[in-house]
Amino acid sequence: MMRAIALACLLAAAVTAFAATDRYPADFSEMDLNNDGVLTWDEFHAYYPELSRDAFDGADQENDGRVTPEEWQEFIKKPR
Ligand SMILES: [Ca+2]
Ligand SMILES: [Ca+2]
Repeated sequence: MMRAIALACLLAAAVTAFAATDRYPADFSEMDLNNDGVLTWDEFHAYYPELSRDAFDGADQENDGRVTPEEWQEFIKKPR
């Protein structure tokens, strides 16, 4: 019984570790290079050169080419 509980805890920790927050650890203000309060593709790409435009578009919910802090928070909260 104790073993099952320990396993459940381990599993919960593993799931948390895979949350998008860990994939995108940067603070919004850190990525917002020109400090205008929104994130452009250039800024996103400069910070995460390995990520595709699709990732940026996924965060930009209304597709205006800019990611607001609110959009970013929603994006990193989503489990991937
Ligand atoms: Ca900016
Ligand atoms: Ca947007």
